[in-house]
Amino acid sequence: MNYHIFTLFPEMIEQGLNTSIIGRAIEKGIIDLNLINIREFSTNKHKKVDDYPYGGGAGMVMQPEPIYNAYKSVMDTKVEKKTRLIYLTPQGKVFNQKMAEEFSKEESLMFLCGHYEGVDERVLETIVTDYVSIGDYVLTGGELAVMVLIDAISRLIPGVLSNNDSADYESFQDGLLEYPQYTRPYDFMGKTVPDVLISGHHANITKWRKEQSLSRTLERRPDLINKAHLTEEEKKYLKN
Ligand code: 6GU
Repeated sequence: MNYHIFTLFPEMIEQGLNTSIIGRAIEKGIIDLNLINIREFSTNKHKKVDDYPYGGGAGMVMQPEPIYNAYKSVMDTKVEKKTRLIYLTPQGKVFNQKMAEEFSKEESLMFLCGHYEGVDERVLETIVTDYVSIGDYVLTGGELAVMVLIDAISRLIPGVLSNNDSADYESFQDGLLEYPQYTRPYDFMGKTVPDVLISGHHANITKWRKEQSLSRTLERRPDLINKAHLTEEEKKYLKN
């Protein structure tokens, strides 16, 4: 997967993504990060990238030309015509696991991070294919949001997680929250590990975990229950 990210703060994303699991995937060559500093595409002698809003009002607006020039340079040299360009904005569709799965199937993706009060609408109309938000709150820029998307998308790409199974079983893949996990010590501050987990009875362990997932989802995220793909047995469990 090739990620191309247009931003005024490439070092923020570089730092954030070159660690841990995503950092290792970059080292292994499974994913590639191409950070494009929009400022380098300003044709202004002071490398200006923003200006006052027409019509007045607070804040600055990112100008269209540096963004378009940056986009054009990547389009001309690095990507296929059909590559999607995702603009991170609180006005976008709220990101979820299904969107992560869909994006993870692409060969390459481009992301545009806005800053200040926004981006000139005309360049957005010209280059953006997808408007994506990470939730109903306002961030100062798209950089944290793009890191969230790249993390969620990348862990679905084969070879990124060391244990290839682990992506499938975790929260949201089946629409439910994950069951609780325990490791040593057996006794922590007087709290011991549930008996079933040390029983060695695998069928019982699987059943217990499923029940924990269901009751936990019901308690913490009741909104997810209706959307989850439940088996008849799971529906029966919920009735009790
Ligand atoms: Cl994607 N960008 C910004 N600036 N704020 C946000 C967001 C994105 N998603 C939620 N809030």
